[in-house]
Amino acid sequence: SKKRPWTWDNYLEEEKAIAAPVRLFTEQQSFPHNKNGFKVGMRLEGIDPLHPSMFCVLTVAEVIGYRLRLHIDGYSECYDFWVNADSPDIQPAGWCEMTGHKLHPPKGYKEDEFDWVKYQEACNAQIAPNNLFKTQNSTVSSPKVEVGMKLEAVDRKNPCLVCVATVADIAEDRFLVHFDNWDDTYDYWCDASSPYIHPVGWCQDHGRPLTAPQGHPNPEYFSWEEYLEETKSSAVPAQAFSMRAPHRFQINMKLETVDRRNPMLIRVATIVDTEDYRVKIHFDGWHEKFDFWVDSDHPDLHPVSWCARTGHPLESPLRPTALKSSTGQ
Ligand code: MLY
Repeated sequence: SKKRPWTWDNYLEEEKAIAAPVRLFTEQQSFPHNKNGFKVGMRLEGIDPLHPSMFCVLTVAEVIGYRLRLHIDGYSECYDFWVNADSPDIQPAGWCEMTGHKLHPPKGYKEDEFDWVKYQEACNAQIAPNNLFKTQNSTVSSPKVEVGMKLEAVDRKNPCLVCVATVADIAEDRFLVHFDNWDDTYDYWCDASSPYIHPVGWCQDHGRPLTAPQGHPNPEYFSWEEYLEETKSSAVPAQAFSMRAPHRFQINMKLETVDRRNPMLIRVATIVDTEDYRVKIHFDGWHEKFDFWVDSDHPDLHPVSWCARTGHPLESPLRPTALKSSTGQ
């Protein structure tokens, strides 16, 4: 007998499983309302994922469905990365200049030497048109947040640490969290609803240790009052924080998820554990050693049939054994 092609409908029925309801996903994870208009070769500006404080000159290297592989101009392909077409991390050429951000030029160019018009001519490159970019809802982050203000923030790479941090940059409704006296590899962009950021004094109020800036002379006796005075800075006002509600994903719900080890692929996945703001993802048919925790609002999580709707291939589950199909059932 012929093997039935893999479909979500058949699979959910066989597995007696349910698809994670679309309403549990954020707008960025859910079905897009527009087509991906980016084309290979188009140039743009965007955040370097390994150095979130840097905006770089990028080229669209590959387009699949609603996703893009981006190349950082002048650098090795090993730094290429994938984003959704509506990613807030990408901007049109000229955005940095317009918004007062430093643009990191392609390798080989000096900072002040780079000019989009000349570059475009020199490379015979096409600039990605403005209308391809998602215009962020003008729900601008509360005007209370300013660059240089201090806060307490979770180090996402060492999540048990809550540390002294600074708002290092602001773009649209997000700000860049930087850890005082550390390099920018720990930085991350978030908005006021992030569960990972807190006002000055939060650790003390919650009986939790606060990690002082690197090299602080007396880390055990860190005092915000002294530190704000020393650094002539102020705290992000407490009213600027508006922590979002926990997600409502549940164990056993199915979804589609980008494979971290090969981010060109999207696989059939199951939520196998939950915390307030994170879910643990299992790739169906794969060893549990590949399971991982991820923020519930991560843009690499999508509802069932996102791939079909956006024109992206979906990797169906690995079949545990050939036994079932060989018995003809
Ligand atoms: N074990 C790590 C910890 C670094 C923590 C940095 N945070 C606070 C930004 C190290 O010493 O490299």
